[in-house]
Order: sequence, then structure tokens, then C-alpha cells
Amino acid sequence: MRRHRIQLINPNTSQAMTETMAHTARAIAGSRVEIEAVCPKEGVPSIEGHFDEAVATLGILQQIREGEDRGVDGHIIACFGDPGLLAARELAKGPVLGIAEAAMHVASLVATRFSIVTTLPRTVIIARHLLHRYGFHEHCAAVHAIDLPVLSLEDGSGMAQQKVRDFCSNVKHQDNVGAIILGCGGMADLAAELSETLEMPVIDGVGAAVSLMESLLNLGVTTSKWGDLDFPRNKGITGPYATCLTRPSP
Ligand code: 2AL
Repeated sequence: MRRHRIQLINPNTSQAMTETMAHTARAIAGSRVEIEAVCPKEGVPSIEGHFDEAVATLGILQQIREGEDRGVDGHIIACFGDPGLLAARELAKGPVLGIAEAAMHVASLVATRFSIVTTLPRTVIIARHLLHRYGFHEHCAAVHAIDLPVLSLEDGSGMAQQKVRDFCSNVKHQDNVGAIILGCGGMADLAAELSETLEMPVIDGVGAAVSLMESLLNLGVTTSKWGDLDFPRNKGITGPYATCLTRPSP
């Protein structure tokens, strides 16, 4: 069988976070899967609000376009707000998954209710909007914020990681849920350890998305081009994004 190439897009410009997520993705991926981890050269160093998401989205679409041109089979948007997900699906032929939607789907398969542990309080509303959009709001007991910025997960002190551990332990004893979702791509490397110490499923979206993507690729399923996810109409975009976002004419 043919090898599958999955593009893991970190939508922020942090190389350290890209490597953290790539490491987890490669540990989860099967032997026939190649993970191509990328992040934009320009943009926001971390994504912690609606403005950051808007700025990051054009970089994501550019990576999707380049990945399609390189011949990758599927794309993962590795930021817990799933920025630009539907726009990316319009641009891509291969499947595109967001790590929040992947984590929520996986958690809902192994527990009736889950809680989410994320970074800054201002990102909580982003997770809540996604719970509603994906139909999982009734599965979610609470969204907790450790109240530290995204990049504190990469500062080498281990303080943010310890806060995630403490929050997850409290969730286990207080939220009456069967699973916990880690609500930031930079927490990807904590899922295995926490699942073992807490003896309950602690789900990271990067691993969940890699596994789901592998399944979609094995099934031979691609993004539907029948209806609203059809390629964007070629109406002549102008400006700096004209060439990097426009599909070559068939
Ligand atoms: C994120 C994430 O996963 N990566 C990033 O830059 N911001 N979202 C979050 N809620 O922490």
C-alpha cells in the first residue's frame, strides 16, 4: 500500500511548538504515514483570541495551497480554535481536520461527558463556540483555563505543564466527567502521561487528528467537492495573496 503524507500545520510561528506537536504526531502515526510539520514564516507567535485567529487564517490557507501543490494527502490545522477550517476545506482536495473537532469526536466515543483544559481565559469562548458548532455542547461539563499564555508551554520552566497536571487532577475529582481534552496544541506531549497517572482518557487533539486522518486516508475519503466545500470560485483575487491562494486552472 502507498505511503500517506499528512501535513501538520501549526498556524502560529513558534518553531518550538511545531516541534512539540510533530514529535507527538510521529509517535502516533503508523509506519506508512509521513508527517510534514510546517508553520508560517510570518504571522502571530501564538493564537489566543479572535484577532489572532483572523491573522493566522491566511497563513493556514497558504500552507494548504502549498501542501496540495506538493502532493500531500491530508492536512491538520493544529490550533485548538480550528481557525479557517471550512475555508481550508474549500481549498483542499484532501481531507482537512482541526485538532479541536478531532479531540471532541474522539472524547465523545469513549465518554458521555468531558471537560476541556485550555490556556488563557479569553480562549474559553472559542472552545465554547466550537462545541456548539460541532454539536458537542451537551457533552462538555466545563472549559477550564490555566490562565497562562500559550507560549509558556514552550518556555522550558515546566510551570505551565505542572498547572495542566493540577487542573486535570481537579477535573477528575470535581467535574464528574469520563474524559479530559487538552485544549492547546502545545499540550500534546502531556496526554499519554496524564492518561496513565489519572487512569482516565486524556485526549490531545494532535494525536486524535493524526489517527482520524489516517483512517480517512485508508478509506480513500477526500473533502467533498459537491456543494459548499467545492473549490472557491476563481473570481480573480488581487493583492499579495493572489498567486499563493489561487488554484491553477484545471
Ligand atoms: C492555541 C493553540 O492550540 N495554539 C495556539 O497558538 N493557540 N489555542 C489555545 N486555546 O491555546
